[in-house]
Amino acid sequence: MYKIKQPIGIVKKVQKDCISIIYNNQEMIYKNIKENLYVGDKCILKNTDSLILLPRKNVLSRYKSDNTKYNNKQENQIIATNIDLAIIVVAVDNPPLHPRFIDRYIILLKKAKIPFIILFNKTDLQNSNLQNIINIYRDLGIPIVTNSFIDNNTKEIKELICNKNVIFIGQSGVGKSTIISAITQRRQIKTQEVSSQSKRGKHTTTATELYLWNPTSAIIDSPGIRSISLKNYTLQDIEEGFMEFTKYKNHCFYKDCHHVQEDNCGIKNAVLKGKISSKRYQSYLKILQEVGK
Ligand SMILES: Nc1nc2c(ncn2[C@@H]2O[C@H](COP(=O)(O)OP(=O)(O)O)[C@@H](O)[C@H]2O)c(=O)[nH]1
Ligand SMILES: [Mg+2]
Ligand SMILES: [Zn+2]
Repeated sequence: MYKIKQPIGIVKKVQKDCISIIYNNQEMIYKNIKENLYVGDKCILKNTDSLILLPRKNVLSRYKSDNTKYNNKQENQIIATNIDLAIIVVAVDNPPLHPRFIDRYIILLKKAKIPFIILFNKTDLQNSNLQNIINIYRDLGIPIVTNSFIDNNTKEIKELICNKNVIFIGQSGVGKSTIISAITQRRQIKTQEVSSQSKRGKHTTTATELYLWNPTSAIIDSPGIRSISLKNYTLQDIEEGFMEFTKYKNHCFYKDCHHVQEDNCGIKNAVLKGKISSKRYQSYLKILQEVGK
């Protein structure tokens, strides 16, 4: 008996009435597939309307607050699957750099068990705090890269993402699509001016889409995430996003210490001694407050 090795398809884009799957290096459009598929899903195609979905390695999802409904419903939205590495993209400026966004992405990615790096983009712009902010995350052991479309550092980025399925995530306007276009050397990804009025990027990449830039390397471009709701996250989920706390937690007097008002708190002492960044601790407090923990 011969076992024919079937090629594996990877979902490129999911639209209302059709799904694009890259199969044998070609983009194929399927209209009659009944399964719920997401970008990054891997499958073996049987015929034009059926396939075998391979087990997902991981799933990146987020809760979307549905403000249009009265009941403040939280909808869990799957962004992509089978991700080897996430690139958290922030801009040095325009939109302004807020480390608390990075902290939220870290919580999201830790929970999804997806490794990540941080890309500080638009280094041609000025930010007097930049080096301090970079140092905070570098000290946590997170790999950092910098880039601007002027000195185009795609060589280093390419080395980090080669042979992987990576996703670029970050606020709208930070330059994700611009970098992805430079790497894939295609021009089909829409980019748009950051709105000068709101200093926020406009919502230009409207759908998540996967680009194969060499036969074994894929990049997923995702629309800017304006807000990440952490309301459905447990205290433990949030704490896990602050990995530098682990080392000091066993110095807390209370076993279930939240590191807020408690006395003899190992985390607060570490902040006082400068062993934990006070910026990160403030960010932790803000997140706890917001999710009502
Ligand atoms: N100054 C500066 N602007 C950039 C850079 N990269 C992208 N931009 C601009 O930022 C805006 C948003 O870029 P885009 O790639 O669409 O961002 P996305 O929403 O994250 O995909 C566009 O006007 C780009 O031209 C950069 O390195 N420096
Ligand atoms: Mg974009
Ligand atoms: Zn504590």
